[in-house]
Amino acid sequence: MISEMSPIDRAKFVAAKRAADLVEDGMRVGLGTGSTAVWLVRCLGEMVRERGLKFRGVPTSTRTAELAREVGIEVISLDEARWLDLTIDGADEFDGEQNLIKGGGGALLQEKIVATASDQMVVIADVGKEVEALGTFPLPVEVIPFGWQTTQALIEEMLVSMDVLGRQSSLRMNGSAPFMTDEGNHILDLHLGRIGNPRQMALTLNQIPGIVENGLFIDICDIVVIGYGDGRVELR
Ligand code: ABF
Repeated sequence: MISEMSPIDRAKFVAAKRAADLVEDGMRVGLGTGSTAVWLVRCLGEMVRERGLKFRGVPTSTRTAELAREVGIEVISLDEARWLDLTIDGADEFDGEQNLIKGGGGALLQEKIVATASDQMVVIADVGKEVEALGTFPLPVEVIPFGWQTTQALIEEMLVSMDVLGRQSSLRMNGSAPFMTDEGNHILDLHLGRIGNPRQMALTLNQIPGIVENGLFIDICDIVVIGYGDGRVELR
């Protein structure tokens, strides 16, 4: 199977499979969202069915919850788990300090809550996600629908004083309608090009009232499992 995969799929698969081996019996595990996390959930499902692995999964989106149940993983809520031993999730970008941009899949809020409530957070990513500086990928920001255009204007005003290359933002669409998160919020994608100070950006964004959360994961990720198209895996 692995030899028939495209290089990008092979990279995602081998990263996910290596991270799945970190899951031990009895763990409460946060299950990420995105195409790399799909491989993770499928690998864990196989370990449950074929090796009798016993753990409980806390999904970070409804689509991950559906897939986890489908492959035989025992799914519980974050409040039932109270705290997690390990969260494994994808990312859109990671830098040399293991800071991340996440939220390309629109699940950043649950992902950040679950990752923060974990003893350890492991990112699984193909090597193409590695960047020298965060920001090439548009930074997702979750905003409540009320007054979202005013929130957008406040963000763009704030960006004037920040160390970024670009200051435009766009409302994420789902066809002809605005994209809605599992919580019924909108996503603004900030086209910043390069974020000079991600830590300051994350703190400053969350001071704007209409913002629920942003996709900068600062000091949250402990290990990045990097997959390569030739099947190699590297842990950092
Ligand atoms: C998810 O993983 C999102 O935060 C992020 O956008 C996505 C990466 O997607 P993929 O694994 O499909 O590249 O956690």
